[in-house]
Amino acid sequence: MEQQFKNYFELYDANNNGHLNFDEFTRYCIDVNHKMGIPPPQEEDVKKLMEKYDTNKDRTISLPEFIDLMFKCLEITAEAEKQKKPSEKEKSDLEKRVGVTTEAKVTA
Ligand SMILES: [Ca+2]
Ligand SMILES: [Ca+2]
Repeated sequence: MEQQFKNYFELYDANNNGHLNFDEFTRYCIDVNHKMGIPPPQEEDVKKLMEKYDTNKDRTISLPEFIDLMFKCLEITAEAEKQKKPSEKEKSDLEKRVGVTTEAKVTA
């Protein structure tokens, strides 16, 4: 998994200096948004995201910071998936309950 992130990081580290500067990080954000089918991020959004994950405040995203960001992204995606499932389960539970009610009526 981390090797995969490293390859990803190197892909966006255009000048291969081991850090993503603002331009390189912007490219990454644009590509991610494009993949998820959402509009490209505003410069302001990229800035905020970069500030959040640039934990040592050197104004670049290093590999550990990037990995941290990737894991956070995965968590958010997993969380969104989890939120989807219960709603589907609730729906089937409701259908079951409706079924029970109908049966009860028929019996009575
Ligand atoms: Ca770079
Ligand atoms: Ca940093």
